Amino acid sequence: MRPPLDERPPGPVRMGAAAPARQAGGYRRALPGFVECGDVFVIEAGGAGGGGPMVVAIVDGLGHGGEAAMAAAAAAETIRMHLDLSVVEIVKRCDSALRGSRGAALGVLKLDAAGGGEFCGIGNIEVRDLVGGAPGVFCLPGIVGHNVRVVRGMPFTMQPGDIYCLHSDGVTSRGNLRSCLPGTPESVARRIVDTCGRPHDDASAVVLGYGAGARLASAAAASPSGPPSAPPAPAAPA
Ligand SMILES: [Mn+2]
Repeated sequence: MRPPLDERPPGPVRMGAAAPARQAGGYRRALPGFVECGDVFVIEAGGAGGGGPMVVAIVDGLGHGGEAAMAAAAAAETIRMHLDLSVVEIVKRCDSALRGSRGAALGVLKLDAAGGGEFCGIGNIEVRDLVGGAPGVFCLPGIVGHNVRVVRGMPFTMQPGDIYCLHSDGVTSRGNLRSCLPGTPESVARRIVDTCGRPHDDASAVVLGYGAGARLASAAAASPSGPPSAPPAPAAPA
């Protein structure tokens, strides 16, 4: 039974204090046999106190190897220089910055503390739901730095408990991403790349949760404090 309002202990009203936590983590790996990775992800928590929009992006430099990595790094640097701009403006700045480079596919997402977001992408970056309704956002055609014609921001809303994944085309769009839960955002992203990564491309994924507590357990909570695993069964006699 909840006590009546007037019997609840008085306390200061802290605006925004109850906003669900936003969590994000990523993982990437180079095309097997290569050291340099043409996929780069960016995760920037909003503002000094973390109350501003969180910026999450995946850049896939065209092809693979050193030149792809250079193009992706230039885009990531451009994103970090312009975190305060809209996702559309960030993509436009990247398009200018990548002239003369290999070019890249790029998806940039902003998520505010209330679960409101906007996405802008060019090329083959996907945004998919692990938990919750489909984000309903997608990339427009083109190559950032070469032939971007239409740049458009697409709004979406995350409900508490929702978990999204952004990934490059180095992760198959047919993969069962939900089977990669639960875990920390980083560990789920790694599982997605390890289990759904395509063998002939760089691969990257970012996992983004909004108030997704238990499904995106912290590293401490995920450490082996639960029941110990059963000892291995004795080997059957040969
Ligand atoms: Mn790729």
